[in-house]
Amino acid sequence: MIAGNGRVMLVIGLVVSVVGLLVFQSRKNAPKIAGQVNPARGENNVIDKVVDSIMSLAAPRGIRNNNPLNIKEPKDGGDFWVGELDTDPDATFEEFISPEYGYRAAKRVIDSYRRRGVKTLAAIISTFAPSSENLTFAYISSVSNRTGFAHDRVISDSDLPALFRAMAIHENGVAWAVHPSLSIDTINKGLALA
Ligand SMILES: [Ca+2]
Repeated sequence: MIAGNGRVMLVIGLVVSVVGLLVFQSRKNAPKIAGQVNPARGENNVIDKVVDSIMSLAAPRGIRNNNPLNIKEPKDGGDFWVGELDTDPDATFEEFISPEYGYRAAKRVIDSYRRRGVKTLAAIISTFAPSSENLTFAYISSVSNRTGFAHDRVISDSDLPALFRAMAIHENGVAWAVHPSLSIDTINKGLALA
């Protein structure tokens, strides 16, 4: 589920401006070594920490929760996922210690669908994002367009990286497609944990 695009773009615009200014200040004040045009960011730089905080505050909930596909909490509380955070700051969605564990859990969810015959792209998205809570058809179309997979394609394990990246972009917004949490590398590391 994603917020209105206008509001998202406004927030992103503001964040990019503030971050740009802070990074500029940070670079300007960093000690310069002869011949070094672009000094590396220092690990203990206060401005860097502020930048990181602003970035994480502005990120959509799927990225903040390390749950890029927005897996919901089970209604009965359920069991703990491997890699689930000890605390529960989001009452609706799961939180993980890293995005890899979010993808690991998603692989487990999709595997459970496939064991009960939910195997096509359309069937998997319809089960994962039911129309009672989502614009399911738009979700299926978005993922189909991005992956090139037909709606009736039976999803194989080798389809999962592309499927999860397309789902994560739909869940978090295309403006966040370049975020490391949504990278194929992160997704593959998560799948390897499942
Ligand atoms: Ca939660």
